[in-house]
Formats: sequence, C-alpha cells, structure tokens
Amino acid sequence: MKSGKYDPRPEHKFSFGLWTIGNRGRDPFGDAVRPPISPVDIVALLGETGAWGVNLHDNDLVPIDAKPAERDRIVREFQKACAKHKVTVPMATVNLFFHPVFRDGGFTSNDPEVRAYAVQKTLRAMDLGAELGAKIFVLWGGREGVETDACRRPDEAVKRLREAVNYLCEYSLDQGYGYRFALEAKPNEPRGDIYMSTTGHYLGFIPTLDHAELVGVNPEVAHEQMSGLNFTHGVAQAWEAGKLFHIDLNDQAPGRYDQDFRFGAANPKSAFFLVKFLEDVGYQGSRHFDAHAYRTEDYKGVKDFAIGCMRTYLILKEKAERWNADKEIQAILREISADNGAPPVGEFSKKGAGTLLKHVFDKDAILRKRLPYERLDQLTIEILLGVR
Ligand code: GLT
Ligand code: MN
Ligand code: MN
Repeated sequence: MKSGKYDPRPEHKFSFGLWTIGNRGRDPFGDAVRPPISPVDIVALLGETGAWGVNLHDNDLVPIDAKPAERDRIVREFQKACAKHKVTVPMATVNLFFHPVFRDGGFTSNDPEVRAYAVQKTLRAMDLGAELGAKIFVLWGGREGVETDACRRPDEAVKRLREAVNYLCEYSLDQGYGYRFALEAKPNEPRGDIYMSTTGHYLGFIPTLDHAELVGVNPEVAHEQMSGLNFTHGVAQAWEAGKLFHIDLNDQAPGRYDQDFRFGAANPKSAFFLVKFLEDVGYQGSRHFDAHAYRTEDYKGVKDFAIGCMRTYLILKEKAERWNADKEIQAILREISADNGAPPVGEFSKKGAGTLLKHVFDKDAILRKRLPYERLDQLTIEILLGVR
C-alpha cells in the first residue's frame, strides 16, 4: 500500500480508458510505435499505478466480430484481472467511429440500416458494461458530423440523435441497468464538423429528451479548448445544472488538433482552476483521464504518463487547499464582494422593484472601490510556483 502524499487512493476515483493506456501512438502520419498490450495487461499496469478504475469501449475489449463464446471468455478473463488488481469498471461506452461502416455517422447517418446497426451495437455495449458493473455510459459521436452540409439538414441530425438517445434510455430502464448517460462534445476531428460541438450544445439538447433525468454530459478539457473555450466555465455550467455526470481530463494547447496530453501538461493554471472547482463543489464522479502518452514513449513511459496525470491532479488539489486557506486571498475575496448597503435585487417583488427604482447609485463611489485582481492572480501564481 502506497502512502506518499501524492499517491492515488481509491477515494480519488482516478480512472483511465483501455484505449488511453493501450494507445499505440498511431497518428494520421505515422504508424504505431508501441506493441499491442492486452486488456488484462492494461489492468495490471493500472493496478501498479494505484488507479481506481478502467473504462472501455465495447471493442477495446471484445473484437467487433467475436462469436458469443469468445466474447464470454474474454469478459471472464477481464473480470478476473480486475478483481486481482482491484480495479473497477465505472464507465462503459461504444465505438461508433472506427469501423468504416460509420463513415457517415452512426445515429445520424442518412442510411437507416447504419442507424439501426449503431443502436444495436450500442445496446450490446450497454449489456457488456452492465455485466462489468458500469453505471455511467458515455456517448461520444465522433463521426456524427459532416464535411459538407449538402448531405443532410443539421436539424434532421438532431432529431435522429434524440430518437437514438431516447431508445437507449428506454432500454436501460427496461433492463434495469441503472445507467446514467454522459454525452461528450467535440467540435471537429475526425469529421470536418461534428454536431453538438460543445458541452453547451448538449446542455441545450438534453432537456428535449424523454428521460432528461438520465442524461448529462462528459466534458473533455481538450475538446472545449479546441473551440477556444474556457473549460472550467463549461464544467461549472454543467455542474450547476446537475448534469456533470463524468469528466475527461487531459490537456491541450488551444486551437490545435485533439492532443490528449497528460493532465496539466500544457496549461497548469487552467488545470488548477478546474481541480479547485471540482474539489470546492464536492464533485463525486470519476476523475477520468482521457489522454495518452507521447508517441516517443515505451510502456514504461506510459506508466510515467498515468502516474503523472494522477500526481498533477493531487498536487493541484493541495494547491487549491492552500489557496482556500490563504488569509490574504480570502481578505481580497471578501473585499471585492463586500455589501455597501445598496438595495438587494434578490427575488422580484413589487415593493422591492419600487425601492430599487428609487435608489440613487453613486457611480463615482462604486468606481473608487478597488478590484485588486493583479494581486489576487499573482498570489495564485506564487502558490502554483511553490513560493507561497
Ligand atoms: C476517443 C475520443 C475520446 C472519447 C472516447 C470515448 S474515444 O478516444 O477521442 O475523447 O472520450 O468514446
Ligand atoms: Mn480528446
Ligand atoms: Mn474524451
């Protein structure tokens, strides 16, 4: 049992995908650099790092054309490895992007046969996840998009997506699986444009579903940053709406391709505000790292990568505690939101509105109030850089 200050423990709920540890470094310009690693070996590696969970797509574990007997044997061996290494399966998902049959999407494809196959494949992936104990089911529609809008009306795609997600919710209820679905947005890559490009788009879509209560979001750092957005703001909005069902942690230089770097590798300051947010609000879900090691690494380096993700999270968590306990920071926070006796807005009432309309605001006095954000940010930086 590890006891170091930044060593992961089960209550931290750190998880990795089979596809993240098993990522072999293939990219659009170059072939794999690491040999294949079996799901059983991935679980062993994760067990050594102290991670809590392993997540999977159907075909990360079971080949797409496996016969039932082969499928059952693979699942049994995998379950044995999970038990041996004390690794749990909190989340499952479906791969609707790798096979060429999904070249024009799954749920939103123009071909009704592809749409039906996508739903069938997802039902089976749900069966698999349920068998492994997963309670969260992620849907990332990587191929649900276009290169040209000539091929379908985008509102038709929204309708098809709704129909599919409604069907999946009914299936989960019918089977008693108890899934909560987490929808993951991305603006582009592999499609020229992907529908539901941001977490905000999904937050608008979810209330239109038959079982909105079963459906939330799975925001990914890199995906929102590809759109140039502030990730923590999107996460906070999802949280505030009760929809933060899962989260994909990684890092990314803004505006690039989907880099999926080690958590905190590119922008530790924004990673800090994210960790601080999750810890401040008491987020109880998985801290899933949807990232992969640099292409230059071997499997020893992959282990370094996984440990790095978890250590950085825990270091930032400690920095957040330090920030919250810092007297000067807290004094500034009190100062900037001090109540100067103006009529409160609060809930509407006729009387309150009357008082508000009569009040004379002294704009010059308001402007004299200091907003020492330079100092506040510098204090944050000094905590992050380890001198405070
Ligand atoms: C794929 C994608 C990720 C998604 C995974 C779930 S698969 O690797 O890049 O962002 O979370 O389908
Ligand atoms: Mn990504
Ligand atoms: Mn992801």
